[in-house]
Amino acid sequence: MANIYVFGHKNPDNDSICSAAAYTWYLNQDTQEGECYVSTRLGAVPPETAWLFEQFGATEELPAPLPEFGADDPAPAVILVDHNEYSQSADGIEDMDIREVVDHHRIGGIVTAQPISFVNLPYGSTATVIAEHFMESEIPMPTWVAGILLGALLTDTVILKSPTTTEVDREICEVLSEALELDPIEFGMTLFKQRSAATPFQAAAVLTNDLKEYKSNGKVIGIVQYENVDLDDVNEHRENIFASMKQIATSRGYDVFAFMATDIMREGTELFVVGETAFAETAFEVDFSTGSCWMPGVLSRKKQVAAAFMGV
Ligand SMILES: [Mn+2]
Repeated sequence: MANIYVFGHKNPDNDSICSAAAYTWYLNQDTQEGECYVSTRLGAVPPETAWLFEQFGATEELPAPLPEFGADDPAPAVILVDHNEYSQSADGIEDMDIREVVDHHRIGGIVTAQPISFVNLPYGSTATVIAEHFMESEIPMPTWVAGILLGALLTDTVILKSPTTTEVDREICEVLSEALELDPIEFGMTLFKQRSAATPFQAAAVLTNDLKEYKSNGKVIGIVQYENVDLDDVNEHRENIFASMKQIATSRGYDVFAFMATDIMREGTELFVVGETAFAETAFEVDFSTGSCWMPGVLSRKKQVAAAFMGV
């Protein structure tokens, strides 16, 4: 029996794994003689994904790592979901037999020998594209498939808050959550919390990951952003955060160091500032005497925080 391997991108996120599993199940409902679709992955299972499959009693459906193929093996047949670029795909993808693509990203230049089905739609998640496949077909969706598709839609669209969210994502979200009798917002937040539960909050790591430097009016300003669905872990580690911020500001020579703790659900940012707080007070016209200030509606580092500093 010939295997056709279905997988998402390297360093898979929740959408990549869930889309591979759900689409594999769909394809196996109507296979050609002698074909078997196998869901696989190109990296570790994220904690929220493991939780999601367990939640719907589908742990056995979790994709397995893509097998290694020897140089003498025939080129494996593959289906790409949630990506369509060589650089994000399996090692040796250039020599594999790509049969199909289901995605929601920019087109990134793959080449095939034969015509293939290539479905790429500008939706918020690949899960949305796959849910639409089901709805257009006569194939009923098992509960676990509905569960993982809803989960993937919610993580990829950051609970429908991401600017990539479309009307179709909202409709599919409604249909799936009604079928599952779940509140999508509550379910999405529980899902996001699995991620933070599995990785303990480490101030030094959070404060240096994706830290950017700006210059304004002779001052060097460091700005770092951390996004979550609630700020419990930030509030718990306040003391630690200030101590780490002071250390980082000194070692990197920042006049001002700003830490944006962004709450996606409340749509705002707790802005922490160390160094020349007077400079930040001029920039934002708020009081930083406690070290931080809640700024409703502030979500963008570049457009809102860096821009305000540049305006001083
Ligand atoms: Mn995706």
